[in-house]
Amino acid sequence: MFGLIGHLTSLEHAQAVAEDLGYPEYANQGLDFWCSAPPQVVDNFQVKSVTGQVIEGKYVESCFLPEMLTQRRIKAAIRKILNAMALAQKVGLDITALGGFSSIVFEEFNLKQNNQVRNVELDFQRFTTGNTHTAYVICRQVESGAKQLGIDLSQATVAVCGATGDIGSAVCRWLDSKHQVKELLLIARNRQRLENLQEELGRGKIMDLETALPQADIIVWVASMPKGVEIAGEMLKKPCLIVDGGYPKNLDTRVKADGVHILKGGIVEHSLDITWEIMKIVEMDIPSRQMFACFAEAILLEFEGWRTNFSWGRNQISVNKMEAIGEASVKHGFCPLVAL
Ligand code: NDP
Ligand code: OCD
Repeated sequence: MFGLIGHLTSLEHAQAVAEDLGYPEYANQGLDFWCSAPPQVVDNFQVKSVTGQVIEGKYVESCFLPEMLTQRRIKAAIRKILNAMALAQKVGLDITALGGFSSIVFEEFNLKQNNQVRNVELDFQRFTTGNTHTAYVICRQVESGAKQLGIDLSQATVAVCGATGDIGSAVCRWLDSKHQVKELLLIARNRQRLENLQEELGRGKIMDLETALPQADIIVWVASMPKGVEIAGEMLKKPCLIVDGGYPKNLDTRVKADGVHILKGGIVEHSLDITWEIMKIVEMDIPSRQMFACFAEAILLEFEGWRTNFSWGRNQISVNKMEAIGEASVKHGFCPLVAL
């Protein structure tokens, strides 16, 4: 059985969803309440592959909220993720994706040292960040979006915001080795990590956001931002392709300007319907078929019987592993969201 550990995008979102889903006791509560709320299994479902194979899964809501990081409720954030992992293990999930900030909190606060959660000894082999499939999907979206807009990748300047992250660095590796993109602009805050990435790639220009964005034909946003940012469409090149892979979305407001095209990054569509409720809550356009690529990674690992933490640690994602999970993705009927 596979699973996803997820969370909602803000306190406001959580309050609205709790009301709609029939958890009135959560609906009017502030951050303190969510800090002490236990994780819950809120959905059970079956997924069928185009090969005919059928598997069962569960969604575990961790009750983590991004405000726990912005308001320095770090102990609560850590508790949310560890408790959700213990619950996933207790209810028998063999492979579970750590969605959105779950894996970011796990890595940032080095939770591999905390493998004992009350009476549960966490078995990390049962968890995956889902980031290899997410990076693969984002790269395919870049390829497809560029083609639709007539942008030749070998002549393109690509800015990656969150370049030193797990997904961002994998995207850089793919775009460098498979397409030899003309320029890679590397954006993040920590200078040392940017220099390490530049050294690993043997290329890439380190830049701040304001300098990089006006030069870019393509912008990949994969920064771990608890809240989105606004950017002015006028300062961007036309055409410009933006693939926003963040959760919550990195771009707060749609950038409205002719010639600027935004793709919802890291989202896949399955070829068959799935009877679940959860994707309505995060406003997928086709909730019975569309989902986060990290979640799809857990599904693919279950279909393939790869019961291992396929994506783990930070900045270990190779192009070969992206190709392997990509093949499984196609085989079982998943397709990156590519319509502009
Ligand atoms: P990481 O923590 O590995 O990397 C985050 C990156 O963002 C780092 O390069 C970090 O560098 C950078 N960053 C953070 N804040 C800022 C900022 N204010 N300005 C510029 N750069 C910033 O995260 P992941 O790669 O695991 O995840 C990235 C995003 O993808 C997240 O939003 C996550 O929720 C989302 N995601 C989406 C999935 C999907 O299925 N669609 C699946 C998994 C994750 P520095 O700290 O030096 O600035
Ligand atoms: C990718 O990185 C994103 C993964 C996060 C997926 C989140 C999916 C959310 C699904 C809805 C959750 C319903 C929560 C109900 C909360 C009610 C109180 C217990």
